[in-house]
Parts: sequence; C-alpha cells; structure tokens
Amino acid sequence: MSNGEVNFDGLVGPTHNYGGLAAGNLRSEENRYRVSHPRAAALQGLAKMRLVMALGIPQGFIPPQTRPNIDILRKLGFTGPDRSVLMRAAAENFNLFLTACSASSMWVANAATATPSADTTDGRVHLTPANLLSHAHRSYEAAQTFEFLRQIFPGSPFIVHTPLSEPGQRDEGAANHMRLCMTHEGPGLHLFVYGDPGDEPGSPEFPARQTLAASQAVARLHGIPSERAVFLRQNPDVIRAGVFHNDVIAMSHLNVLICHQDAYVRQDEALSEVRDKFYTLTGNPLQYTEISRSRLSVEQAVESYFFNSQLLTDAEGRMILICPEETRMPAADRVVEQIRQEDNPVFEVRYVPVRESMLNGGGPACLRLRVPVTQTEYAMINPNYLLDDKKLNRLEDWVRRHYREELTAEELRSYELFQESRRALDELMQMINGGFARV
Ligand code: SUG
Repeated sequence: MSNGEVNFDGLVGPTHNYGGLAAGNLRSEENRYRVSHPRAAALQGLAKMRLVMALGIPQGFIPPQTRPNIDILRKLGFTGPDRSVLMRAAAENFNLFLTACSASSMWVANAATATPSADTTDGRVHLTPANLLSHAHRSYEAAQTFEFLRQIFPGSPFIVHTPLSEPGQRDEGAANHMRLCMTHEGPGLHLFVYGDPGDEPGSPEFPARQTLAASQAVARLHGIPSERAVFLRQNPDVIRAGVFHNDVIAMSHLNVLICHQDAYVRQDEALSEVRDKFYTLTGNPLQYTEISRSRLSVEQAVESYFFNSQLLTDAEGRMILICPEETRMPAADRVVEQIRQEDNPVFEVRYVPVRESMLNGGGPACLRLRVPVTQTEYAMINPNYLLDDKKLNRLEDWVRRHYREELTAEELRSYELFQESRRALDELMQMINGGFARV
C-alpha cells in the first residue's frame, strides 16, 4: 500500500570511503583519507529505512554500484588483468583511482528527478537520472542508475529518460528540486533550483553544480506545464559557504516549505512567485517557514544539516521530521523548537544516526529519492526493490557477512577488497532477482 509517496534509499556500498573528492562540500574536503566504517555506514542507512517503514511509509532501495569501477579504469587506459589495472591506476594517479572507488551512489537524492503523473502532460511518471557532470566520481553513476531505474520502474506507467548529455546541462537530480502540493495525487508546483545560470563565469573555487539549462531541460522532458514550474537561483554566497545542493538549505513536503532566509537570489520576489503560483494551482496558501540568519547562520545550517532532514507523513497522516543527530546543536535545536511551536503541521521530530554518510556531506534527505505514485502505479513498481521487515533483515545479514568494519584509503588498492565487493554485489543481485527467496 502506498500513501502517495515511496522513499527509495541508496544502499551504502562496501567501498564506502572518504576520498575528499567533492569540491565545495566541506565535510568531504575535511575528512579526506579518514578511516571509514563501511559496515556501520550500511547498517546506519538500513536502520533509517527501518524507521521510515515503521512509520508506515513505503520504502524501497537502490543497490550500490560496482566499485572499484574497473570498466572506467580500463576506459582511462589501464590494461591487463584486474589486479594490475587496480595497482597501476593507484600507483600512477591515486586521485583518479579514488574517483573509481567512491560509494557515492548511496546519495540517491542525486540519482534522478521524479515527476508524478498528476503533473505530466502524458499522465505518466517521469524520471530523469542525474548526469552528475560536476564531479567525475559522481558522473560514473549515471549509466548504472539509468539501468536500475528501468528495472525498478518497468512498464507503461513510467518513463525513464536517458540522463542529459550536453556539457552545459549539469544535473544533480532531486537534491535541487522540490514539489509542493496539497496531496501527492493532486497538482503540484515544481521548484527547480539551480546555481549556474549559464551566462556568467562561476566561482572556480566552489563550482555551482546545477545549471539552469539542465533544470529547464528536465521540466520540458517531463512535460511539466509552465504554470507548475518555478526556477529559483541559489544564492552564490551560500554555495561558497558549503551549500552545494539545495537540500542543504531548504526542505519541503506536501504544502510545507521550510527554507533559510539566504537560500536564493532576490528571495522575497522569488518566494512571492512561489506562493502566488501555489495558491492559483491549489486554492490554498503555502505553509512557509523562513529560518532567519539570526536564528541559524548559513555556517550553522551547513554544520547542523538541519535542512537535510527528511519530512514525511506517517500512516496516521501526521508529519514527521527526521533530523540527523548532528542537528542537536544549540542554534539548530532552537530552530527545531521554533518549528515545533509555530503553527505548522510538523507533529513530531525524530533523530537518526547517519554519521558515516554525514562525514561525506550526506544527511538523511541525501540518502533518499522520493517518488510520488498512485496506488495503481505503486502496484507496478518492481516489488524486489521494495522492502518489508524480512527483506530488511536479509540485507542487514548480507552487510554483516560482506562488509569490512574499517577501511583506509590505502586499502582501496587491494585486489582482495575488489573481489569481496564483487562477491557481495553478485550475491545481492541474485537475492534481488530471485525476489529475496531463500535458497
Ligand atoms: O556529491 N559526497 C556527496 C554528498 C552528496 C549529498 N547529497 C545531497 N546533498 N543531496 C557529494 O558531494 C563525497 C565523496 C568523497 O569525498 O569520497 C561525496 O561525493
């Protein structure tokens, strides 16, 4: 049963590590070469999925991708048996090698942008995998993500587009997109957030990841009418301060929008367009909460990751805010208190430990992709990618058997790790394709 929205989480892969690969993402930069804990990372992710399921919300997952990505290393000119490809690549250019090792596909808020059938001209659910062109390690995800999404969303109710391919169309998926509506089945207003308007040179220090051209292309491909779309430009100052995606400075769910005062360029104007269009579309006012910089500075927003909380509706129809543990810091605590006390539909606040992902700049919301679907569409989703308690137990057991407790950057070179990861993912795919039947 779907309550209108399915959350798909990315399963953390066995090579989860801190490569310091993401420019502009302060945590990724700070934690370069830190010892990682792949088993704990994957179990933390699964525990979050368990919590969401316990709230009565349908939960799916997207498998990790094969890493180290030997195919990429071969394409980059490293030849010979797998063992020598790994050794030579790591010896010759360790940073390049690291781009082939990242488990970054776990952050599926960057996997795709999804538009429900209620908003598309052809009445189908549209998904466009993000090309993630701004960073090499992330751009390698797009092809496999496309394949997974085609398996998860088969048949005529869904259309999975190929990722955008023009160099000027840098797309980071749902992390830069919000849909406002009264009900998931009713009409929605799509907020597409971009950092690079394409008409001026970006800051070379902290490149804006999403281009306006990409957001516009996705809106066109999905057949979203112009009265249901607003394009908001991220404030370049906050990008410089570490807000590399919109979901680090704003969040939304149904008719609720919570965002920081400094999130967008000419924010008052932009938000009044959003409010007006929302009212025209739904006949209802938007529930808008702006967090002022005096309550929470942009630096504190980045440190606490408050805006990367997951906002969702439980089976009883109550709105729940799932914050990362890191949000428990004085300034952010006060903001959470403000949300609790103000007149808005947020009913309860929960905290989840996702520290291993957080150390790479990925909070609860980064780890999930929301896909609004009708009951009929929900029934068409490949059930092997939807979770229940039994499947979740199987996945936990699988993680415990295959994942290392600790991993150093140096150990990524090891052929043994490569083999272990392959074995783990082969077994996972067998489990999925066999419908989780016990053999
Ligand atoms: O793209 N980190 C990811 C974090 C993505 C978070 N997603 C959202 N905000 N929706 C990124 O910056 C770090 C990988 C490394 O350094 O090894 C990384 O890619």
